[in-house]
Amino acid sequence: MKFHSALLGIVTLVFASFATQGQGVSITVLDQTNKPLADAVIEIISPDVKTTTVARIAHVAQEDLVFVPFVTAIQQGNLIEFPNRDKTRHHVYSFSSAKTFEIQLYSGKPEAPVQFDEPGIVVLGCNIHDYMLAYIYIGESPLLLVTDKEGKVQFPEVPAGELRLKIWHPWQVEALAEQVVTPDETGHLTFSLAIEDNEKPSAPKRGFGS
Ligand SMILES: [Cu+2]
Repeated sequence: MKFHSALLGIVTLVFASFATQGQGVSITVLDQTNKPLADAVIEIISPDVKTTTVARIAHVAQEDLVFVPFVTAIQQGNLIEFPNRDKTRHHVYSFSSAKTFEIQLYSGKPEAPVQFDEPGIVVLGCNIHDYMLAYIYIGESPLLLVTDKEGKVQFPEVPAGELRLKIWHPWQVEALAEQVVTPDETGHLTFSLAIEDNEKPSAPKRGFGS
């Protein structure tokens, strides 16, 4: 009997912590024609969310003469490594005010990752291959995800109640105001974002830049 009551105590504690921390939420982003929108950043802003103190390292690679992934979202203070997985050398740079840097012509793994301290948008380019393009969204919150091909993200746990959201896409027609929403019991939300008609950069097929 003693064992059972102890077990019940543990179960109650687990439920209590879920109730205060909130549950998961899944979000779908659609464009103006109701097609799923990939590469949209969702940031959930909340004073309840503790910021991480240990810096994390994300990766933006160069593969088959393009940046992979096209859009990356990180919390300010974190780092990004830029591994070159091509045989040719790349020269990665940004002129963006959120972070200006360059990694001069290199192969393989650069000496050190780059730290991003200021929130904002960083546009990446390559000095050798003009068509190469990628974006880094530097957010204030650790609750940051980028939509997949189905236009979806899944946050395993968000603060309970009202949520403050930012949504951003590199081709958005205009910046969306911060959204304040309350998920229903199903924990699902859908947003629409108008984007310009554009295609992701891809490497020219032959005889260029290799
Ligand atoms: Cu390049």
